[in-house]
Amino acid sequence: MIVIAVVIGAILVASNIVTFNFDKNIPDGTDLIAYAGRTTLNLLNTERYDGSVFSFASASIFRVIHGASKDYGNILGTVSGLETVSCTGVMTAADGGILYVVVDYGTNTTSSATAGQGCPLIDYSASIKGYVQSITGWDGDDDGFDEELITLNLNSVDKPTGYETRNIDVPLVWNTYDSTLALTALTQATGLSNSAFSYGTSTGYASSFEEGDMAKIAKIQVTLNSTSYLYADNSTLFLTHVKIGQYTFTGAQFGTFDTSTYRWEITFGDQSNLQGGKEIFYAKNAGTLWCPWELKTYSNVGHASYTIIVTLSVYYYTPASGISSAVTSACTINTSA
Ligand SMILES: [Ca+2]
Repeated sequence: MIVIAVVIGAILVASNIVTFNFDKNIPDGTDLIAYAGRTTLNLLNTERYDGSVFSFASASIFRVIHGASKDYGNILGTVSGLETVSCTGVMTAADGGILYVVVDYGTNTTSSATAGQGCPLIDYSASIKGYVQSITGWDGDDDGFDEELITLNLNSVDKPTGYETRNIDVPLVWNTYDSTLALTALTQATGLSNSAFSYGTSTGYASSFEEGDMAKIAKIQVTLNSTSYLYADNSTLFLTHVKIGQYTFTGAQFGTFDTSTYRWEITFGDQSNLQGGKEIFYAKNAGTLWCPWELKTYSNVGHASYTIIVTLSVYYYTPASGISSAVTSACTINTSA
């Protein structure tokens, strides 16, 4: 019976006796709930480390843009304030209940009197909640380095009526950015065999950093001295891994040894976007050994006495302008040990 009904239905449709009219203009609810009206947006800024109020040196780091057009110049209103950063403007239905907050680190280089500390970095995981829908990179001012783009969805807020102004509070969490990352001298890799493949491990620690601060690693290089690179090239010396804090990056992740620069290299992000960086954070009471480093190799260079110098270089993102110069520390693989 069902089969017969389906067959008859197909015949009716095919012969245009019965037609289906799918109205693409049926409201899907979006138009009905879109938030609009006169709005004061308050960004409540706190510090990740201790939950204290974060005060910016200048509100110019922030730019609030209408959802109707993600254009750097399409601002909601003048941004002011240092601890609670605010602006007021009128959102229209065209905004669809969306505001973009652009964080342009390049407009503000410091928020603290402490040497080495620069503009704070937003904490993605702690800040994406409530009205914050997402935080992504966006080069709003076309200078080749991404700003942070915070997308706010305000459609759960009651629309203001008449001359009413709706106050909307958005908590954001920040990390204190530290530009003083350094490495202690790596230990020499000793105890290696000079006639068989064996592992060599060198260790060190991140130093100079202040408790509660963070940085984002952009790339790591492991470079051999020029008289030793052939051992990597002829497969008698391999990079096993580099460890930094909670991360382990394997030799395979570093990829092929580059015989022109004598190095292995691993990059995080596209070198123009802070979000790709590997975060290291000096947590409260973590102690001075909070971030250990380890460089491990596997080698058999076939010499009774030979010293290979390995230099570990670390680059991190500087929020305002791109990539730092290298922080380096060298160690040796000594086959006579
Ligand atoms: Ca930019």
